[in-house]
Amino acid sequence: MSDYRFSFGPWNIHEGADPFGPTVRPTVEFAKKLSVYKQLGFEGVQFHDDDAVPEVDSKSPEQIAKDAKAMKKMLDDAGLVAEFTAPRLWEDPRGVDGGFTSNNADVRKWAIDRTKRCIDIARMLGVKFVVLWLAREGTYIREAKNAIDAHKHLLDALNALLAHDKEIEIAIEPKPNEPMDHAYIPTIGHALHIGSRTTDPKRMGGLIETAHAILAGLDPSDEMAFALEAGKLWSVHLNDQNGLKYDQDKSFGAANLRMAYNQVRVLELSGYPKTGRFVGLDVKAMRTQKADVATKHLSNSRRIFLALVEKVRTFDKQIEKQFLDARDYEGLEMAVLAHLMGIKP
Ligand code: XUL
Ligand code: MN
Repeated sequence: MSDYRFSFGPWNIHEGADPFGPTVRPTVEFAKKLSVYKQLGFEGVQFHDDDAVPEVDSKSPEQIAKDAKAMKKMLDDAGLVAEFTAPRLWEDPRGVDGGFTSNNADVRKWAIDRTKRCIDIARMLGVKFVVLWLAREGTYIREAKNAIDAHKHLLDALNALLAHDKEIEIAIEPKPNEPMDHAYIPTIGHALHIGSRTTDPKRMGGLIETAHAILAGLDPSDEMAFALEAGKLWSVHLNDQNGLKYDQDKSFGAANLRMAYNQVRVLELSGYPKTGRFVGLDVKAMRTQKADVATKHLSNSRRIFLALVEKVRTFDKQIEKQFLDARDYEGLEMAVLAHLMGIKP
């Protein structure tokens, strides 16, 4: 039994479409996805608003409440809990230029209203936590928006959401690009700063995804440490990324095991399990993976995470101290690599 709690989103069991080709696996219906969580060792479900309540935009408040209640029952029956909900603004035609930072005031209002519904759904699923991945809140060309105004609009939106529900906590998931050329909140520093400028900074935090930090040219474990020091790492999306490419969402540790070790190390150093917060795995199966084995990316990622927890916990603290005191970082590095590889230092 691990002291970590694991989660993923239903989008992590997927059909394998990419920008240059169609789907390669059949759609797995939602109830079927829920049934594999426990088998794979996961207890938390990360929801987009419309994963929980399909076609949320066209439904009355009564219908939304009815659907959310039914979803809560499905979770209870499966012995699962919701971790958070996240508004999926980026797939609606209105959000083509972003929602909160659109130049169009009607679109900005729609984005805020829809996110209020997303908050309501979170509460009905029994959580006080939403995540904003600010997908299209940026530009393809800098001249398309006044970026100063865009940040003001974003701040206004956050304040409106905090006012809508006095208990909700909001974590921003930064990402520097994709689908935009540049996004406005590229790093955890940006996310936490804008949170600190809201009317209730203590209800603003962050979710850090490995691949997003790498795409920003940063070390994910240092991004995590920055948030952890401030008590603001409220979830993670662990995965892996082979350098500066498209957003790959590879299995955790699959591209850079040492970097994965250091993410686990920083979580361990902070006592993350004691917070009760989840370790989310935002991983995608390879496009070529056959349907009947297209959940291995999830179980493998969890297994690698747990193996790395063991590696962190069993690294010889005396040896670490000796090398640090001697300022012998070559020695320390070899000790770490030997430990990871299971060879003599
Ligand atoms: C996008 C991303 C999303 C969010 C969920 O890159 O990571 O999966 O995490 O909205
Ligand atoms: Mn993510």
